[in-house]
Amino acid sequence: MNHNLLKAQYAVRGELYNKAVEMAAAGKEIIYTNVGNPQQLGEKPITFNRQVQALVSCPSLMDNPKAVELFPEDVVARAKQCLGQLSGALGAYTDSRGSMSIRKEVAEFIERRDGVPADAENIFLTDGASVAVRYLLNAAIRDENDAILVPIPQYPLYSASIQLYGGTLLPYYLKEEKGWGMDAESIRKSIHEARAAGTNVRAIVFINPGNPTGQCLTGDDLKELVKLAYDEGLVLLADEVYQPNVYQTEKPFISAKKTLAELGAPYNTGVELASFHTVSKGVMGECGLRGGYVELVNMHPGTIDQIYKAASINLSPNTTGQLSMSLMTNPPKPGDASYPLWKKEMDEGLASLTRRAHVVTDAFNALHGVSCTFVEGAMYAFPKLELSEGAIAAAKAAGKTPDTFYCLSLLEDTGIVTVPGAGFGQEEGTFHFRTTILPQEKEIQKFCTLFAEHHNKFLAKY
Ligand code: DCS
Repeated sequence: MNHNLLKAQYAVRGELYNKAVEMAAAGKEIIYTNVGNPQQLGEKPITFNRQVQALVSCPSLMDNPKAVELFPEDVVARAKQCLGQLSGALGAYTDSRGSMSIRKEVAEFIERRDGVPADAENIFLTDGASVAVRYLLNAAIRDENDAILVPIPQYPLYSASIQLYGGTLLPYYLKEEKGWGMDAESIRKSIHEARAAGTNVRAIVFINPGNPTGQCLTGDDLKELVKLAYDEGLVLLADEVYQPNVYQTEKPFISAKKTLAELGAPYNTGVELASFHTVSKGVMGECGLRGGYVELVNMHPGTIDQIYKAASINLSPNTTGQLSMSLMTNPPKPGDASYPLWKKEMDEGLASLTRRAHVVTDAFNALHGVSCTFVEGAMYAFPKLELSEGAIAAAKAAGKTPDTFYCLSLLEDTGIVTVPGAGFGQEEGTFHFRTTILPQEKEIQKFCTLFAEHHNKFLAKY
C-alpha cells in the first residue's frame, strides 16, 4: 500500500471514536462531543434553508396547491431561482468549480463582509472546506522536502493531508499561557532554521477562530501573519470556517483578505492567499450537506488553472452543498416573508452557543487539576489536565498516552467521547483533551456533572 496512507492519522475519528461506536452497539448511551457536528446532538436546521432545499429536491411540490399553505412565498420564489442556478435540476452535474451564479453570491457575501471586491472567477465551491484545503495542499506539496507550517495544536485535516501528499509538517506552537496566541518571531526562527537545513517552506496555515483551541486572532496578529507570509514568500492558507462562531465582542472576526487590503502595498497584491469557509459550522451546522468554498486571492492564474483541473477530475461539487452555500451567503432580507423567523433562529442559535461556551469553560475551570482558556470562538474547549504520577504510570502500564488513558476512562465511565490532545499536537509533557461545546442547553448541565463526577473519581483513584 501507499506508505503515506498507512502513516496518516486522524484522531477525531480515531481510537476513542471506535470504542464509542462499540459501546453504542452494546446499548450504552454515548454523548458525541468528539466532532463539531451540531445536528448530531440535536441542533435544529434553519427552517428557511430546509424549506428551499425541500422544494429544490422535489420540484413537483411547487405545483401542489397546498405548497402555498406550507411554504412562504419567498421560499417558493427562491427554490425556483435555485433550480435555475443548478442547471435546472438538483440531480445534474454543475461546472467543476460550482455554479457560477452561486459563486457570484459568495463573492457578494465576501464583499459585504470585508468591504473589498471579490471575483467569482477566483472562488471554487467544494464538498465541504476539507476538499478545498486538500486541493491547495496537493498543489503546494511536490515532495517530502516541501514543508507546510501548521499551528500546534491543529485540526488533523492538516497533518493527515500533508502526510497523504507526501510533504512535511513544520510545526509552530501556539502559546497556551497567552490564550493560545501566536508568536511571529518564533515562527520566523523556525522558517529560517528549516530553510538552513535545506527544507522548502511553502505555506503557512492558520485557523481563526481556532480549532481545537477556541482563540480569536486580533487585527494585530493578522497583520503580523500577513507580513510574515510576504517577507518569507509563503502562501497564506486561512482556515476561516468558524468565522460566524464568535462568543465575545473584544475580538470580532477579521478576515485575512480584509487585513491584506488594510495593510495596502506591497501586501495587498504581494501575498498569495487561500481563504476557506463552510456550511458545516456557524449556527446552521449543515455538516452532512458538504458545502464549502475557497477564495483564491493574488494567486497566479496558472495555479488557478491547475486547481480547476484538479476539481474537474471530480466532475462537480455536490449540488446540495452548493445550494446550502447559496442559502448561507444570500439569506432572506428584511421585508421577505421568511426574514423574521430566519433572524430569530440565527440570533437565538448564536446566543445559545455563547452561553454554552461560558458554561463549559467555567465547569472545567472549577475542577481541581484542570485549566481551560475561555472559548472565544469556534466550537471546542481544549482544557489542560494536570495528571498525577500515579495516573501517568497507570497509563504507561496500559500502553496508552496519559491523555488517551484519561479520555478512555471518561468514555467508559460516562459515555462522553472526547479526543486526546495528542491527536492535535501539544507541547511535550503537557496533556489536554478536546470536547465540543455542542450538547444542547437542556443537556449541557448533565454533561458537565457527568464530567466532574468522573474527574473526581479519577483523581481519587490515581
Ligand atoms: N477546518 C477546520 C478548522 C475544521 O474544524 C473543519 C471541520 C474543517 C475545516 C472542515 O469542515 P468541512 O469539510 O465540513 O467544511 N472540523 C471537524 C472537527 O474538528 N470536528 O468536526 C469536524
